[in-house]
Amino acid sequence: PEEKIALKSRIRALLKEKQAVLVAHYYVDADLQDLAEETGGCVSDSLEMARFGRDHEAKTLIVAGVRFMGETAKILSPEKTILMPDLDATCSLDLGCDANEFAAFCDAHPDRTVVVYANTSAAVKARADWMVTSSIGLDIVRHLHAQGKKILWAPDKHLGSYIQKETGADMLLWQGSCLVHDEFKGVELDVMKAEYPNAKVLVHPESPASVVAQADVVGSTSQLIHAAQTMDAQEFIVATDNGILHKMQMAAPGKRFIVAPTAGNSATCKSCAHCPWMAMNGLRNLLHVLETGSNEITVDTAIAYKAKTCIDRMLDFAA
Ligand code: CIZ
Ligand code: SF4
Repeated sequence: PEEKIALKSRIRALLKEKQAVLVAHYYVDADLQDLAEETGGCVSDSLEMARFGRDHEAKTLIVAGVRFMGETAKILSPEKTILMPDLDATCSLDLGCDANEFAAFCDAHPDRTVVVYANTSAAVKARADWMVTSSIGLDIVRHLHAQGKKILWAPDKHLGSYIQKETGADMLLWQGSCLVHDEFKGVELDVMKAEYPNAKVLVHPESPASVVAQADVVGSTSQLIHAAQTMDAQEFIVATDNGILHKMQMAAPGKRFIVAPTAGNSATCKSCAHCPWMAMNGLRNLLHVLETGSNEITVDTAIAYKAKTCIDRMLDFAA
């Protein structure tokens, strides 16, 4: 704990000195979330992280999250320096959607409007018509469906089929998945619900359909935190990365949060309810990038220019 206190105070001082601001995702370590909040930064989902970074006056953004979040920050703020604690922090959705294969898939279906989830590389976004996040994906697909558009969706198959079911849109799905959410299990959740009959079930739509089907609320991270705070219940079963429990406990003190069951237990399964890439962000590597200015995110200018169009389209829709 003493080492932690020393690391944190050094980080606070350097953030000020370098005119830098810390932007952290709900899934990273609680220490980083607390630091971001205390120092005037932001703790949020990928949509809010991007917007906050774009609008903040800081010269340098430190993005504690995974690579696509740093890239999106750079695309929206090319004049800012974007640093990340670990440049190898990626995402199974991004890894599972190679830009060249994706371009070939799009070329094979030229009649479809291309909608991609935020969890993709800049190069994949550059090929898309729209980018969406889990909080706004439903609304945007509903809007496109109402215009009679047929959709090519990538990369998360669970989120895609959830949106397809809710909107009735014609959607051709890329078959990617998140290694964390894909582990949540419907049968075991059914058993857990019997154990906690008064609990409400909060589910992120990257989870399998058998889990989504049992949800009281299906939503993005910020929507799930809002539900935890406002719903008239004392117990919640939560099917998303357990990093979110920190914020839920703060938002709803006194309520009880239980992580939904996964395929293995935490001893046998490395990615059970916690993203191994989000976990690469820590106080030590955060301090290191502040001290050295290393781990800068760059995005090819032509790709960034194209990718910005599909991100701006979403931001304009949301505004
Ligand atoms: O699962 C993720 O990586 C999420 C929920 C990202 C986001 O949109 O905040
Ligand atoms: Fe990607 Fe899943 Fe990790 Fe989110 S939790 S960054 S979707 S692997």
